[in-house]
Amino acid sequence: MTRSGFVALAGRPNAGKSTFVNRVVGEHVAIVSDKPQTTRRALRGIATTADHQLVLVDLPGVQRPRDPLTERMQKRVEHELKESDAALFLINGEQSVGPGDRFIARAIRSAGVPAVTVVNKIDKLRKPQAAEALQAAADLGVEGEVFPISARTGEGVADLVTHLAALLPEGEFLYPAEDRSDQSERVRLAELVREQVLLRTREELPHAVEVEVEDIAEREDDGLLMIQALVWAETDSQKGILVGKGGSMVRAIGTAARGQIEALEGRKVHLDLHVRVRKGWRRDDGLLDRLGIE
Ligand SMILES: Nc1nc2c(ncn2[C@@H]2O[C@H](COP(=O)(O)OP(=O)(O)OP(=O)(O)O)[C@@H](O)[C@H]2O)c(=O)[nH]1
Ligand SMILES: [Mg+2]
Repeated sequence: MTRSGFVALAGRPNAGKSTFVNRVVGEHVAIVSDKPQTTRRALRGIATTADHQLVLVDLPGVQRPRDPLTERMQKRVEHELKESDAALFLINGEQSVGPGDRFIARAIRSAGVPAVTVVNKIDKLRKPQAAEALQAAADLGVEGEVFPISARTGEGVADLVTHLAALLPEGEFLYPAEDRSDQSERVRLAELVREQVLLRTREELPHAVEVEVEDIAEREDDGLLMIQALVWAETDSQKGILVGKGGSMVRAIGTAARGQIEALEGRKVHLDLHVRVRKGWRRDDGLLDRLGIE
């Protein structure tokens, strides 16, 4: 009999949730950056073996909401925790446990699903620090075991996956065995562009940028994949930074994103990026719906 089900990932921004999903799925399905709130849309990363299908629900980092965008993100976290078969609480071992972690611990307890607590980034910790972080994690009082891992190096991940798989209910696979994520192609490509923006920007800009893929089409004569995408900023000065001197910034973003997209698609791609100002997009409910941030 096979096992299959959903494990929701909760943790503060930057804890390494998306890195963990990519590690377990074995593919770059979720974008990663050192900026908080990299993940905006819940996405499912799917890892299938002969005897189980583990569906990891990658979620936005839990943070106090400050606008309709972040309110939606937090509601989604609470909803997904309740709907899942188990919760995985990821803690950044490099930081001390704080009020944010205690808030998440309460949310997991009230969701009433089996839980596992994970201290991530142990590749950065010496033995005594790791022992301290594990104790602090255990003291948060979430039921279930505590695992030390490094999502970056893979240390401890195999044992954790075995443990998570055992928590899943018996049943048929929920997705075709070859699927790696539930994202649409349009969203996945837009996210790869946004990832390159995040890598090159600082301060408020990472939060102000959204990317929308407008069109994906195959050119008839040579099969080249033609992608049209918009990079939104909220102000003219942000737009100026994103365009860069003589267009240098948007060119660098485009070249790097094209490389990522070509690797994913396994073929040549033409990526057309335009930077636009779209004031207040984070407060526009209709737009957030259309962007799949719900
Ligand atoms: N050293 C080290 N760095 C890690 C590890 N896991 C993640 N990181 C880094 O931590 C940063 C945040 O990783 P993400 O996976 O984007 O974190 P997240 O929890 O998904 O963050 P949000 O989407 O913002 O909530 C990135 O710079 C990662 O490379 C790890 O095990 N060790
Ligand atoms: Mg993330």
